[in-house]
Amino acid sequence: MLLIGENVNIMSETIGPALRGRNPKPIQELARAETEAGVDYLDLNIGPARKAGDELMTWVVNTVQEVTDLPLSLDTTNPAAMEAGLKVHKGRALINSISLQPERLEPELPLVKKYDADMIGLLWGTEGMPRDAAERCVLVVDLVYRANQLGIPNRDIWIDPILTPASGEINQVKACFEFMSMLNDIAPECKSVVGLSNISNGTPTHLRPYLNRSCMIMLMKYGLYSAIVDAFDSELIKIARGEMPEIVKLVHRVMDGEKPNLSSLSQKEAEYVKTVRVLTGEALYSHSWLEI
Ligand code: THG
Repeated sequence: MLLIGENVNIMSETIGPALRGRNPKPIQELARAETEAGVDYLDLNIGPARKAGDELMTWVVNTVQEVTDLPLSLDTTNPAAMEAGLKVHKGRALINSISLQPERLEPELPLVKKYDADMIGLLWGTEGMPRDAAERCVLVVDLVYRANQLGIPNRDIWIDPILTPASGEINQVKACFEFMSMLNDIAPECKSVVGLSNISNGTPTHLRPYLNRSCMIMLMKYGLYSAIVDAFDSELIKIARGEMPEIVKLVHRVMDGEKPNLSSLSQKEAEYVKTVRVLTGEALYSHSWLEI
């Protein structure tokens, strides 16, 4: 699986001020640390960047490229800023993300061809968030059709079904899994990507990795191609690199209906199984789900 480090992000308490103040040091330190942690791409999320967004994206892409050779995933809702970043990016960039809202789609889709980039197609339509797996299917067909018309092949499109928090509407999480199991039939050769940490938004910080790791393993069963992740979760990276096959097998058996006796498992195995039960909707989410 391909991993995209999420950490250079305008919402962060250290990176936000560094971006606004054009202070390279914290950003370069973080980009270097993410690279050393072993991710494949770095996501640079500068947010809406309404004021001088093009200058900011140019600056941050150049700043990060001084310390890493990893390809970058550029994330902003400002199309001018996106194009500015693509202009200075070395090699093949990933445009994160292009939704189906006409004001995003129309200016941004041509950039994929113009700059020979890959794109994340975010399944967010004119009516906002899709309500179930079927609505996600409708959106993906529409998005892929429009991209193909511009000469963008399926293999350059990474579909993002939009992962939502486990502490919220669990049916949305289930819809996301269900959609992932169908994606290959609907859009052959398209890749897939999720913002993995979304699943643990609203969860106490020390518990977030449990949800992130279990959710990733579940999505791996459906052939997840890539994920935007916390580069500093070393266990998550080990799992993605195939270094914890026993846990992966256990999670996949539970998804197939096996009900292991928790007392026969190690503490770590039991934690994974309890978390999977929350993510399938079998157990109700609460901040104390691991203690029950
Ligand atoms: N799909 C796509 N892009 C995305 C997302 C997605 N980009 C943004 C997001 N979702 C994925 N990236 C993050 C980045 C940070 C966090 C979560 C998701 C996060 N950060 C901590 C916090 O806010 O508490 C810590 C911030 C810090 O470093 O201080 O949770 O779904 N295509």
